[in-house]
Amino acid sequence: MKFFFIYSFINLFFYIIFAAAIIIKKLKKMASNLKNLSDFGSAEIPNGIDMKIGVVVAQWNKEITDALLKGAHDTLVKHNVKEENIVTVSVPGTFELTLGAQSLLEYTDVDAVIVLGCVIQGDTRHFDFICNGVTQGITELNIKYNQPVIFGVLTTNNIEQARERCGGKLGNKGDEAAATALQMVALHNQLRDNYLSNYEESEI
Ligand code: DLZ
Repeated sequence: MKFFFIYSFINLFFYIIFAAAIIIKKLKKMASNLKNLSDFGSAEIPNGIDMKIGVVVAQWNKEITDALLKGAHDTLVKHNVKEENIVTVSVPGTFELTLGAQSLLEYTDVDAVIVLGCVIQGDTRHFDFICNGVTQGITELNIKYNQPVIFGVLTTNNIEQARERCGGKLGNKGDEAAATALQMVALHNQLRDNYLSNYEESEI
């Protein structure tokens, strides 16, 4: 009888160790699925030396959007965009990012615009309306102006999630937006130049 209890106890012990190992493995996998926004992996970030980039930043949740702006600015400068070629304007809230971006596209000669904002889920449906409005608005600007408009808006459940993504443990969405802007301008210019040189050849 005593032997049976000891045997069962040892079995139970190994079951618990086995289950804990599986749970830890799953948790680790879940954690690694959360992408670090400042880690561009193997993506090559183009040289921004000849690029002019507009940045529109929302004042709502300023603590967060200031940090997004710093991330975007530092990444642009790191990749050789000149300070004088970064045109920054601010708007009251995320909802106004669309018009801010449109004004930069219409009245300046920027190659791309980055919009930065932070919408935090509240008790009402305002969150959904702002997120839908700005997503739709920015998508339409990309197509209307045939120029990159990059979506650097955090849409989080709470302020902690936002802090994690504006320079915290999950990187900075501003970095990601800036790197994306450089990539899209380079791609856009390359395709345009190829198209123009093919067009000129066919004209000869
Ligand atoms: C009104 C509002 C609310 C409730 N929440 C946010 C937010 O979390 N993040 C943000 O950027 N802006 C918010 N706003 C303001 C709207 O974006 C917009 O400025 C106002 O509705 C005026 O159009």
